[in-house]
Amino acid sequence: MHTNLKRTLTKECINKVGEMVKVQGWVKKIRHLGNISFIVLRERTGELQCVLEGKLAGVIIETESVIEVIGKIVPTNNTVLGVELLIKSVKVINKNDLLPFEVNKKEVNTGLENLLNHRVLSLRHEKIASIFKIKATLEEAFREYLINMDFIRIFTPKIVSQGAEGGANVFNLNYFGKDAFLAQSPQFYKQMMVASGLEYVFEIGPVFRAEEHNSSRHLNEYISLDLEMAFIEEYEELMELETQVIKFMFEKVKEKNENELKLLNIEMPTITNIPKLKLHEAREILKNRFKKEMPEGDLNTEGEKLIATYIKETTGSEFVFITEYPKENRPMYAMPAENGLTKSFDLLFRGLEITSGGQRIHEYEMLVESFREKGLNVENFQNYLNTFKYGVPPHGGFAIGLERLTAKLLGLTNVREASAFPRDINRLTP
Ligand code: AMO
Repeated sequence: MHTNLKRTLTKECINKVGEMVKVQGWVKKIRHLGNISFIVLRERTGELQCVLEGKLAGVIIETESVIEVIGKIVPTNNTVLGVELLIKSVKVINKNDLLPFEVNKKEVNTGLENLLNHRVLSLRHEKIASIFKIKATLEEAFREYLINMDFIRIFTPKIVSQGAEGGANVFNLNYFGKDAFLAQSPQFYKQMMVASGLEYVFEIGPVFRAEEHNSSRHLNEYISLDLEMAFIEEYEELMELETQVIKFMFEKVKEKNENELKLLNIEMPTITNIPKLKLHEAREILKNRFKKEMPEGDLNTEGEKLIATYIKETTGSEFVFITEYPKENRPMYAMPAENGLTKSFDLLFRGLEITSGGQRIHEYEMLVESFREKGLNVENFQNYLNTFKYGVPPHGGFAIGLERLTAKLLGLTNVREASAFPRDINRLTP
C-alpha cells in the first residue's frame, strides 16, 4: 500500500491537506500520552508533528533515528505549520545509538570541545545549523555581488612553492621530493590573474596558516573571500567597494535567513558609511583617551576592541577602516605611500580584524626592491616577480576571513564555532 509515494518535504505538507504523503527525516522528539503518541520529525525544510494513535501509539523509537512515515495530512491549531500528519505506518530506516549529549533541547548544554568532537550531531541542533546557513549566504552574496560587478571567479593552486605573505606560518609539504607549501593566501595568483588581462577577479577558497596561536580568533585553515582589481586610481576605491560588498552580503542574509536570525536572536547591523582612521590617529586615541600604548606600527587585540568601542560611541558604526600602516608591518607587495607608510587598510568589525587590503606594487624594479628590503631571496619568487615585467596595471584588492565575519555577525565568542570542522593547533579530527 502506498509504496509508490514519492517523498514529500515538510514545507510542502501545508499544501497537502487531506492527502496521503510519505515523509522522511529524523525523530526530534517522541512523546507518549496514553493511547496517543507524537513524533516531531525534522528534515531540511522544517519540522512536522506526526501523530500515532491506537495500536501504533507507544511505539519505541530512539530520538535521532531516521524514519519514514506514511499518513494523511490534516489541519490542526496545535502546530506552527497549521497541519500535522496522522500516521498510517512508520518505518525505522536507520536507528540511532546512544547520544553522547542531548541535541534536541532548546540550548545545547555542552562545551565547545564536545560540540566539535561530535560535529555531525551538534549540527542537528537548529541554532548551530543556522550558523552555517548564514555563512553560506554570506559566501553566496559575496560571489553574486562581484559577478554582477563583472568580476571573474578564479581558482588558483593551494599547493605552492613559496608563502605569499612574507612571514613564517606556512605548512610544509613534501611534493615528490621537493619542498612545497600550503597556500597562505591566493595573493600572488590573484595579482597574476589581474595581470593576465582578466582585470577583475575573485576567489573563494581555503587558505592555510601554520600559526601556533590557540586563540578564539585563529584557525589554521579558513575560507578567504579574496578579490583583486586592475586600474584603480586610489586605494580608497577598494574600501568603497568593500563597504558595498558587505552591505549587499548583510542584505542577502536579512532576506534569506529570517528564520535563522530569529532563532539566534540577531539583529542585522545597518551599514552606511564606514568611518576611516589612520593608524597613527587610532594610536593617539588609544594613548590619550585610554592610556594604552600600542606595539610599534600596529594595534593589538585590546587596542582593536577599544577603538571599536570609541568608534561605536562617536559615530554609531560597528565597522572601522584603519589605514596607512607602516611598510615594516605590511607584506612585501604593499604599495608604499609617503613617510614610510603604505596604501593599505584593515577593516575591523566589532573590534576584530576581518579584512586586510590595499594597493599593490605593480612595477618590477620597485617590487624586487621591496622583497629585498624584507630580506627575502628574490630568486625564490622569480616566477611571480616576472609577471611584473610584462605590463601590469595599478591594482589592489582585499580579503575577508569568512569565519571571522560570520562569528562577529552572529556574536559567536569563538571563530571555531563558525567552522564546521575547524583545524586548530590541537584539532585534526573530525
Ligand atoms: P591577512 O593575512 O590579513 O591578509 O588575512 C586576511 C583576513 O583573513 C582572516 N584571517 C584569519 N581568519 C581566521 N584564522 C586565521 N588564522 C586568520 N588569519 C587571517 C582575517 C584577515 O583580515 N593577502 C592578504 C589580503 C589582501 O591584501 O588582499 C591577506 O591574506 O579576517
